[in-house]
Amino acid sequence: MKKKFGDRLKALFGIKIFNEQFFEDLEDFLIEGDLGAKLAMEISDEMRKLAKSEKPTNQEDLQLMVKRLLSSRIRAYLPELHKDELTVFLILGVNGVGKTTSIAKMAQMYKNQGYEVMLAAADTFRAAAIDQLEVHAQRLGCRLVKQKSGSDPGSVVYDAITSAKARGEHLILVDTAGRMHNKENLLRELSKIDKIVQGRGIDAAHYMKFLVIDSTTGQNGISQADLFNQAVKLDALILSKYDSLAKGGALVQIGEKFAIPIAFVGTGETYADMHPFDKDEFLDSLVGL
Ligand SMILES: Nc1nc2c(ncn2[C@@H]2O[C@H](COP(=O)(O)OP(=O)(O)O)[C@@H](O)[C@H]2O)c(=O)[nH]1
Ligand SMILES: [Mg+2]
Repeated sequence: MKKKFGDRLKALFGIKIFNEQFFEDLEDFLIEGDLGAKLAMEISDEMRKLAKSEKPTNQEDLQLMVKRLLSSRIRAYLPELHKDELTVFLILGVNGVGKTTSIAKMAQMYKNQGYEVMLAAADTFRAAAIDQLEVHAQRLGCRLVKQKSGSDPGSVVYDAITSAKARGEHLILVDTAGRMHNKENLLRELSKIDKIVQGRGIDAAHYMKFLVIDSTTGQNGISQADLFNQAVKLDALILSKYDSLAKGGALVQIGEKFAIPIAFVGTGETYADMHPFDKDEFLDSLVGL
């Protein structure tokens, strides 16, 4: 099995001869770790300077330096709910990244905090998607608003908001389609949903758009963020599947490139496997500390 990025970084830092080869290796390495060519070059350049000024003497010094450089490039974000007003979370992402699973986990998390949570089945493109959400709703004891498969996702969201307002519920988690006949259709549907939420009087402070990124997909995450950010202005990322051979580097790149903070991390398939993003812990594990 391929060794974890952090472990390999640590091994590289065992060399301790800060010649040109070292910094070139570091740059290659960061690219392999999904930080992208631009960021990898910036970090290795900054490391060159730091190595001169701070004179690191051991592996850990170097790891901490990389951590510091990455730290200024990503941000954690913890959404706040209110009991006196309805909040809507739109959950976006390509097929299979873990949207529906993340919704179920978030529902559980907020229910545990005493909020009334409702699920909205706006992935009407696949019948199975509605059924899957319904199974979660039943297990979690959450209300579900759905229509038949193939119906207008915007209409599902409209109904969901009307119904949640009438009942005084606190949070709607909206499941969305990750794929349609073509990209333009998908973008159009998503921006329609976006307009409906705003049109129903949900203001920016009570409306968040999350993109789910599968942490094993690496570079693809960048183009996904680009695509969805075009349709709706993304507020935060959810990193799924961080339990498997995760490649967290892409997340740093997305966070920096699009200035999107990270809200939650999914680490498994059970409802309890979701946590607010802990930047320190994430960076420690990324650089092998
Ligand atoms: N190991 C692991 N599997 C996950 C996680 N999140 C989702 N999955 C799995 O990924 C697959 C796709 O998830 P799903 O929520 O249906 O994706 P969607 O198409 O975006 O709604 C399912 O088999 C999930 O069990 C996670 O954090 N860890
Ligand atoms: Mg789904």
